[in-house]
Amino acid sequence: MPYTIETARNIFPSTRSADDIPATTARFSQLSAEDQLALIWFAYLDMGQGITVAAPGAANMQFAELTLNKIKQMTPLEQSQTMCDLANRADTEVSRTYATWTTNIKLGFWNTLGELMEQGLVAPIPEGYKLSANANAILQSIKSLEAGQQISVLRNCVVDMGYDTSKMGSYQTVSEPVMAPKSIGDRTQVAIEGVSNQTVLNYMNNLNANDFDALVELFAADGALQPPFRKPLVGKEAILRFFREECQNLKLIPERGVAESPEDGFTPVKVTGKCQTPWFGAAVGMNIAWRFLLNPEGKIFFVAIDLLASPKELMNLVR
Ligand code: ECH
Ligand code: GLY
Ligand code: GLY
Ligand code: GLY
Repeated sequence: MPYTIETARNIFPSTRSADDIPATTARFSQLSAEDQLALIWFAYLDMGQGITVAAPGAANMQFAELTLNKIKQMTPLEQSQTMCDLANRADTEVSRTYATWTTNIKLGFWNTLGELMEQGLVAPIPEGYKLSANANAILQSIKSLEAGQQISVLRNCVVDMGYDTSKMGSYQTVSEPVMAPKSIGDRTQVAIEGVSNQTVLNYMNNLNANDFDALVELFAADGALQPPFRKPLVGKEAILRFFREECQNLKLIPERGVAESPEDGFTPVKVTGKCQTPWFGAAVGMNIAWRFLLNPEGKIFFVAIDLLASPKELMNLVR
């Protein structure tokens, strides 16, 4: 076989992804818990000037409700401590519960806490809190990023909080229910300048329709999907689980692409365009590249999703 997953990761090596994001996330993780919480508070306030969040519906918030109620009943001091424990990844009951939640539930939990803090129902960041020089420098770097990169940093910070699941033994992930796929009449069809490959078009259309069962059938049995800044997820089971847990109601807006001639039957295809998250809708368009490697049967052997370094990268379709 001409390719392994490891070598497939290097197709279209001139693609420049937004390396500022993992770098900023790593710097953030070195800060004290107090600084972490205050920094996110300031970053979120700053972002909120231009962008509003689409809060998840009540049905999706039920999973965090018990924990939120528990926090509401705490004294302000206990509330601040609980939030610091989350940032510190301390071994507490709330931190353990938090760790079992999927990304969207974690984001929804903090979104509600932020509202409660604004309403004075949960201890706010102390008025006049002064960030350390380090934290302030990180806040300034975040502010200088484009919106799609800012929300990626915030998301990473939230994902990394809570107790370390690798220390937890067996546990069950708590995720939102999977919605039914869109009905045929409600589906949209993408068009990609320069790409007519049906597998690639079906990938975009099925993801936009939340049709994860059809989507995963486009993958080879040993196929892999690499989300931004992460290791590849290998095999249909892991990929389907990821789609169900993390990919509901995304909107992919591919714009252009290039398909190279096959080598030993394997075809590299690169597509660039935008992606919107249900949290921010059309207010934030992330610049994305999809790097596909199709096997001789036309199935997806590998696809990497990259968050691009700059809008200029949308035009980079060279190898
Ligand atoms: C407050 C202060 C105390 C501490 C905290 C606070 C609250 C913070 C809050 C933050 C909310 C942040 C949010 C961020 C959302 C980010 C979403 C992103 C989504 C990116 C999706 C992409 C999808 C790409 C993909 C494609 C595929 O083809 C395959 C699948 C997949 C203020 C209280 C913490 C409330 C809501 C970045 C890129 C295109 C790979 C998924
Ligand atoms: N994990 C970073 C991003 O969502 O792009
Ligand atoms: N940015 C979506 C993910 O990495 O899961
Ligand atoms: N994890 C899905 C989203 O943030 O859009």
